[in-house]
Amino acid sequence: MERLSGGDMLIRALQDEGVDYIFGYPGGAALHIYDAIFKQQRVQHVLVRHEQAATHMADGYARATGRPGVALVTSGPGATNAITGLATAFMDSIPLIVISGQVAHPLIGTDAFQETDMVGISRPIVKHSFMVQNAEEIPEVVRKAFYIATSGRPGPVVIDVPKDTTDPSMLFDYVYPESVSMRSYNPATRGHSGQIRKAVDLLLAAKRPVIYAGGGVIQGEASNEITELTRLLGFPITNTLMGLGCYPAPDPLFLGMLGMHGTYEANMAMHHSDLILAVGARFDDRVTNDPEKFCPGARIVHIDVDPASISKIIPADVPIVGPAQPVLEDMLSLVRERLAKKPELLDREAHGRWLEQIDGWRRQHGLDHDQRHRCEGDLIKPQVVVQALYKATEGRAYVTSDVGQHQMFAAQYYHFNAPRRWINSGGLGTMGFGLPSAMGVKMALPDEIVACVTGEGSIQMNIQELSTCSQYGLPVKIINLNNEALGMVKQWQDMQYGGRHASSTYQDSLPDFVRLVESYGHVGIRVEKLSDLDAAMEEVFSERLRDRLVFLDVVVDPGEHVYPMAIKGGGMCDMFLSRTEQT
Ligand SMILES: Cc1ncc(C[n+]2csc(CCOP(=O)(O)OP(=O)(O)O)c2C)c(N)n1
Ligand SMILES: [Mg+2]
Repeated sequence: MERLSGGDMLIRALQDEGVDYIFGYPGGAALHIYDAIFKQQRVQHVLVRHEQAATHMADGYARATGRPGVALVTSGPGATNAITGLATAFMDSIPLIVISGQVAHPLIGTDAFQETDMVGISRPIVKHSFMVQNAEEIPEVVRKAFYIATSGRPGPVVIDVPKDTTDPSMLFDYVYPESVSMRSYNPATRGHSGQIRKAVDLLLAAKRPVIYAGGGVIQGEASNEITELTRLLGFPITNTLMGLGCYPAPDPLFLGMLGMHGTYEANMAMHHSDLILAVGARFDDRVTNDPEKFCPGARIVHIDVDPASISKIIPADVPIVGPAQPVLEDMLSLVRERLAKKPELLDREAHGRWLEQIDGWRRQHGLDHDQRHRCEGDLIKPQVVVQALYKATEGRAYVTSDVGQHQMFAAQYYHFNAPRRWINSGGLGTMGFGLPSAMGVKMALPDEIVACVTGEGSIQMNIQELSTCSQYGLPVKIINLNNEALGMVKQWQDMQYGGRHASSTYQDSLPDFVRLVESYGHVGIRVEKLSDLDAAMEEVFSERLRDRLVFLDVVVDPGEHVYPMAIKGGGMCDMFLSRTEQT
């Protein structure tokens, strides 16, 4: 039996969980743990410049790989700096482990130096939290934390580690538990077969069906199953902001994103449907608009691993609690079986008319895929930048984003055709997420192209991480849609506050981004004219700059708005389509 200190056991347990990277920042209460990291090679520590960035890096790592990300912070301000990252992961159901140092047990509750109640502060934004009581329980706590973070509906877990439990002079027997059992936590592993049968009956009887698939399909590794089911039934499918990539975007059955900035055809199809199959999606207010006016003629089948998400906003006719992948698999075999016996069960004629109607909507007001012609003179429309990015990367990049207009343009115009490629903070809407999450993706997948679509507002919320990129040689590509404003805020002010731009502009005080990134040792390129855009974009992704971080600062039309946009208080069919048109 090996004898290890609490600090060594913590790191050994991470090794036993297969962890390769910890993203973190040291401080007094975490120093025994840092010493344990120093003494081994298997787990590599990545030193960030701000703890918030450590949590987003770990989060980006998790979103790209499906494996839990791990962050390590010290007590007090280290722990509080991790809060935004925890909330971001919580809202999007991302498996994340945050290990926080804590003052030693005898000091807890005394307002000791750098003491903060991490378990208390983080309680509403974690799936679970542990405070380590004694060193012996560390292996079991780690095992449970990873199990909770990754099973059922995934989410963040905090392990708060008082300094005395990691004391290097106290040794204990180390055994990593092979299994965990928690009496009060038993997430569903399959859907109820009776409910699945009822759902299939509704699917086969539908005349105007829509599949509405969200982030749960991606987190639940069910993209293949949803694609197969969609094609087998020939139903149209729309994705939430979090679900983009779970169904290949270039496919004709794909309607694009739905919701507040969703496509006209996706929102109209939802509103006029007679059956919605919702999978791993939670009827967020950014999707439904007014729940009272939501899809009046639709019956709803709702698959979700989290029973609390079902009928929370919109009542489901057929609720199915279970992970998306096995539930869809069961549905697929049942549909195949029923159709093999009786192919005429599906009303192909009605579906043909339905798809035609949707095509009509698409032709009428679908996203204009030739945004270049909207540019006046040499002024660049932001959508064109995303289209140029799509072209230069041949649609193969991992794209992270921040929050604002640029995020919506990326979601609308980069056509994701595989899961885990689109990485953004959907639920919390965290500005400052883009760069660090891109770094986490690049760390996990060094051979992939990783691009961060950001705005000059958001990038400044974690711009210090350009230094971390130098230290670890992380050649992410940053595409800054520079409209010299908090564009999304300004758009709302244009539309709802008579154009009064209260604290949403700052053009005279912006940094020279090219010189700023150069001072960190990176490459900066600025583009102001449409005629220079394509060459610059090619340059960013050129072989010559393959191993360099490149920051492309693109000056875009500051007056551009994101459309469509839901009309507040309406149904899904109520949208502004441009500055002058609405449905
Ligand atoms: C941390 C944080 N603070 C405030 C907001 C509110 N907010 C949403 S979008 C936005 C503007 C973002 O500006 P920028 O990054 O330049 O993007 P743009 O909309 O101009 O493309 C703001 C302030 C937020 N989402 N996150
Ligand atoms: Mg901006």
